[in-house]
Amino acid sequence: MHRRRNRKEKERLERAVAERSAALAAANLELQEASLSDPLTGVRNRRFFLNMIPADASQALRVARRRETYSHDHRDLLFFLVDVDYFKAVNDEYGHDAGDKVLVQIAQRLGRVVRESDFLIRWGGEEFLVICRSAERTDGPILADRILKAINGEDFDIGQGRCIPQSCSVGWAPYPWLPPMYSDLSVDEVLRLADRGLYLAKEHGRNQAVGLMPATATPARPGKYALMEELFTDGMVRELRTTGQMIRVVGSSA
Ligand code: GH3
Ligand code: MG
Ligand code: MG
Repeated sequence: MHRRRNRKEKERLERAVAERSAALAAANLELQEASLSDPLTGVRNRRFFLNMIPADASQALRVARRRETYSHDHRDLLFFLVDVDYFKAVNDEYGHDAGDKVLVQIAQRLGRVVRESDFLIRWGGEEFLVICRSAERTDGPILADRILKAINGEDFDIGQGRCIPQSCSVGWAPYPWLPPMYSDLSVDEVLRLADRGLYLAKEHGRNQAVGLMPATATPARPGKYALMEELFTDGMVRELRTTGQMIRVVGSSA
């Protein structure tokens, strides 16, 4: 009789401990999720990017090392930097809360553009980074176009029955940028290229995308490119502009 009671008590305790452990594991997971997400929009943050990018980049490089030139095997990473146009004016005219509402909706719309396996990161205040994984670089302009349309295709609800139009500009670049035998361009350098593309998109009038791609896949220069500046000096950069419906190749840019 005594022994049975002891056994029951032991089982009860074990159950309680198991439940506590599961609750703790769930809480830990939630905490970890929160530390990798942006509180306003719920999308991933920079910390998430820093955690995941080394593995993804080396995987993309490993695949690229097996080929001398590009093949259409959908194994590139495509980085799209998305910056809201004239966003300061939204805050100034309608208030910070309205601005926040626009940012949340932008994140939702970008979330619908990307695939489940892609990453959407709030990169800074009103800037997002979309990483298309296992992608094909020649799809860059189409994907950029989808991003532009997702933002400018429909007005944003800023509350109290008010809706406003909003556009964004996009700069993008693929990784690896050149076949690895010609380049040591890091993810950081490719992000600098995407950022330069974004700058050019703003300069060309906003509400458009600029992708920076290699002018040739087999450069004549001996040695490896490591810095964005070397690419521009050698005329290695080709600008791909996407403006709504149109895709135009503009040639080499400085
Ligand atoms: P541009 O077309 O050149 O990008 O113009 P812009 O006005 O978007 O650029 P700027 O960098 O001058 O302004 C960005 C603004 O974004 C300023 C800042 O107050 C606002 N912002 C950044 N983070 C947040 C946020 O979390 N909420 C709100 N409401 N505004 C934010
Ligand atoms: Mg900005
Ligand atoms: Mg902006």
